[in-house]
Amino acid sequence: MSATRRQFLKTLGAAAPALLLPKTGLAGMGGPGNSSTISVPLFQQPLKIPPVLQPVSSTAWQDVYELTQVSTSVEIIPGTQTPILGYNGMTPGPVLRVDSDRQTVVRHHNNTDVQTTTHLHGGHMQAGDDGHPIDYVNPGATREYVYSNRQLPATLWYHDHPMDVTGEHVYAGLAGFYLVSDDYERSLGLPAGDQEIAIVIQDRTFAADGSLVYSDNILGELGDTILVNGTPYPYLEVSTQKYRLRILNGSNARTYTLALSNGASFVQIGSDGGLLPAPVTRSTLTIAAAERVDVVVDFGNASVGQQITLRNTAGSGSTAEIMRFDVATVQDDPSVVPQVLRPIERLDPASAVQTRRWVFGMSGGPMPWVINGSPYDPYRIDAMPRLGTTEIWELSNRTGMMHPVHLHDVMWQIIDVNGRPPAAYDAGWKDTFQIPPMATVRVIGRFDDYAGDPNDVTSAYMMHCHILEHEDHAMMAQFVVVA
Ligand SMILES: [Cu+2]
Repeated sequence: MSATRRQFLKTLGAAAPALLLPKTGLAGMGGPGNSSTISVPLFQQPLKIPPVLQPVSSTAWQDVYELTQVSTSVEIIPGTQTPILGYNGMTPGPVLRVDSDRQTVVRHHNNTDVQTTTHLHGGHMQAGDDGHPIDYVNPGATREYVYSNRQLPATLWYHDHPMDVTGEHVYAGLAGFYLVSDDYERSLGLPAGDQEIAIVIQDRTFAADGSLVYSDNILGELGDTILVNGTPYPYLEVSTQKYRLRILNGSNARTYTLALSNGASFVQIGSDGGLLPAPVTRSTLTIAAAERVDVVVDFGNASVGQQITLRNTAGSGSTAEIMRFDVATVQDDPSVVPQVLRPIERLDPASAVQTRRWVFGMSGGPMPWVINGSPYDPYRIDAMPRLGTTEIWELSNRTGMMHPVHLHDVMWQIIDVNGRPPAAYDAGWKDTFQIPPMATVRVIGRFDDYAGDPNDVTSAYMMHCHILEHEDHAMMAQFVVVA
């Protein structure tokens, strides 16, 4: 353990009581998931649509937003109050809707009692604005993050990313959507307005008083109550139209397999990094922590009064249900799903200047999850790819559980999984990859636009497992793009 990490843990120990998250059981011993001591009825509360944040100022090329990170309480389980950490006091936080190539400045005020650092997941931004785990915003401080949005439209999300406690802070509520669009995407005629809904699925465990139970389970924190946009098992009244659902798995660890109770299919139009070249019809969607699937669900053949549930076939009991769609009105549907969405430039493996191998494994030490045999060290640079070059990264899992591996900075394409090309729905731009047990996934990416300084670790980009307790227990590495 480095001196820095010890110092950090000491600092955290002083600040931790402010979080109001009870620790239960033997922290980190990886037993079965916690059990809520409060039961939550299904489909009793409407789905909340988080508000769209308005800029505090704008110019011809830039919008400035402000968010305040606060410690507060909200009603999640009816009749109880849940202490949370929330952007503007809510979880999920407000939605930022931005356009490609138009700069965003997000001014974060940290009004909590803990150090934070905000990462825009899927964002391609200058080195130094990526929310490095020790580039802290201290309690009471303000920090501006600048995002060029020099990237394709996609469903991104912002969340807290501090050293060792990302899992606890995201669990406590620090996450929100950041949706990038452009005129081309808007011209496609996809479902829009009230028919375009971003939903984040998260699992949580609640104590009898409504407070969150978090145990920092090193195998990955699993809750037994499913929240969608911060509400347990909500319902949404829909009309007989197509709906575009931008689905984010914002859970700390849980993987879901989504299916509709009426047997209808999803038409997947996008993945982490934006639109696929063409729609792909799927009966189920397996989505790991931090992945996004952009799908269209057609209620056009449903009848008023019909109730269709979104289920998790990978779950059981209280984790098998997610939300319900109640068909309430008949409406004409002007939307379409074009057979050509957005052509994708295929990166050519022959253009790669380097192949790097990253092995995700376990060690016997206090930080059990490692990459290439080493726990994360914020002062060690693990790779220095050159600006403007293309590389192949081999992501190899040498453990018995799947790791969803997230690469910061740029979007990637999967070359193959154990030597086999990806399915069509996984062949678009991606930033988070399911690496099955003992498998190797090869991905290819190009380090465009932004270089950092190898002598300044806060200009490094992260790569890590997005099971947040694996990340916090050191399954993370970092790279600086060098000019
Ligand atoms: Cu992992």
